Amino acid sequence: MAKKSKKPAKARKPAKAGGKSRAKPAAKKPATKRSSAKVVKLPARKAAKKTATNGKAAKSALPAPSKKPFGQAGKALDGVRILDFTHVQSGPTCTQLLAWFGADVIKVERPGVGDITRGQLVDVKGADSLYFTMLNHNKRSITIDSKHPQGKRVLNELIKKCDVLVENFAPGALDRMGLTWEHIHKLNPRMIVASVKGFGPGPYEDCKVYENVAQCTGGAASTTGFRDGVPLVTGAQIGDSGTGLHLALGIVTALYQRTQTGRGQKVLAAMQDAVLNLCRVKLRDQQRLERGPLKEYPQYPNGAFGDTVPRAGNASGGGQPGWILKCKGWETDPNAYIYFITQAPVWAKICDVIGKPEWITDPDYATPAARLPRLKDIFATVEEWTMTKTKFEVMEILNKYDIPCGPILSMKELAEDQSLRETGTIVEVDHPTRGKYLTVGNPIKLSDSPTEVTRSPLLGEHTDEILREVLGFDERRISEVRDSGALGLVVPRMAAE
Ligand code: CAO
Repeated sequence: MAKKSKKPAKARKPAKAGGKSRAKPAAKKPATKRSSAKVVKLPARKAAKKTATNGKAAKSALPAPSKKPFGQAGKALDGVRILDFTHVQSGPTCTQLLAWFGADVIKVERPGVGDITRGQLVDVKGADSLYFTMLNHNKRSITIDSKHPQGKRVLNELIKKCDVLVENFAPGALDRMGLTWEHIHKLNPRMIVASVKGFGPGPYEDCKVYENVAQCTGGAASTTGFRDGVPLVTGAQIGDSGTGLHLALGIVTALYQRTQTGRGQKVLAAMQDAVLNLCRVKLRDQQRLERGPLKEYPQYPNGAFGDTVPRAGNASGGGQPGWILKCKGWETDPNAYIYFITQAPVWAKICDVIGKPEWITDPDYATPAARLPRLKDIFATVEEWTMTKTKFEVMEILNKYDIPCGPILSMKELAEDQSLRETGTIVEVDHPTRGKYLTVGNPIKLSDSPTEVTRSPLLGEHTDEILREVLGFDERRISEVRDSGALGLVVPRMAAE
């Protein structure tokens, strides 16, 4: 584990980061290629023979396979150490994922204040907010004033010991701390420096950006909502968490490339780019629009199309027309609805289920093309049927016939869903100052690297531990740094558990 390993990122040693097992074969590859062009296939054959003769694994660059059952041999990112300068949501989402995959994430926070979300939307007086706790699991926290001369020295030492620096400060803030790419790269040429920014290079590159700004500038808001209504933002945090996910992929990709190049690189995920990537199908529709009306949109056939992709209400984004339909109880329950898709291969079954068998052969309904101008009426007819049943009854009936559909689930229903608890997608976590709370666990399941969700750190909880274990400071040195004020005021620390 990274926590125990003293030298995770020593220059030239093949990446602990990429994982020992991956670093070596990757480094071998070019050599094999080169040699096969000339002569040397012999050593490989020899090794194979030895294996066969001795019945033992030949000594090779590959590590022996683990004898432990899946998931007990360590985590995917064991040995990777992250210097985490992230705050609010986008960056913390990224580093939380990396922590769940086994990276040692050291969150650097401003003394006395910490990540601003610790104190935002507070629901339990004196405890870190759910906003903070739900985005910072499995991390360690160190408080350092990055503008204090001693603080800068400590950060320089940490840079030498870490594999990745992740930040989502406003543009220029990291440079103003003196942590320029050149400075970092000189201290640790293997370090990957990963950033979230609102925009990529261009006219808006210096702007500060929050979630909904990204949804608006990335194309989501202009395409969300009803045709005559205002643009809408979505509940899914595609600007923040969506960009954090993109950044995490960039980081592991850079770690993999480092196993071959031996050097770090800069990784940038701009929120506008990430949202636009998630709105890819809308750019598809923009180009289709130039060739005629978008026939699966509710504007067709009677509404007018302009020169830009309109808001499509609840129409399905793909070639499978869908809509949200009322179910039993809709008059009082705001979520008594189901998403219903008229998938072409099951059209006959749909007709049977809703009591319209004549539509199976009626030329006005029999083909997807014939149905497109009649979707509004078709969904109205289906709704007459769905309104006679609860959303779960509709789901049960339609699933028997492989008709794609999905009930509109409230957050309450999701929080209480047993199957999500069993898969670790909804997790209950205990916290020393707030008690038990629910969180969303790791949505990405790796069979060899299961996730255990542990609580978020208290502000500065691991400051001494990190100085001691990661930097090798003795008590005298720790006191010196502390007395300098670089770690903030000495406050009585809370018990960890
Ligand atoms: N010690 C000393 N100073 C510290 C510090 C530490 N440990 N950690 C942070 N600071 C300082 C920074 O150096 C910066 O100071 P300067 O402006 O003097 O250089 C200051 O704290 C604040 O940083 P900021 O400008 O990033 O913070 P903000 O609250 O004003 O802006 C945000 C927040 C999110 C709008 C901005 O960081 C941003 O645009 N980030 C990039 C896009 C992004 O990630 N947005 C998603 C946020 S989640 O919705």
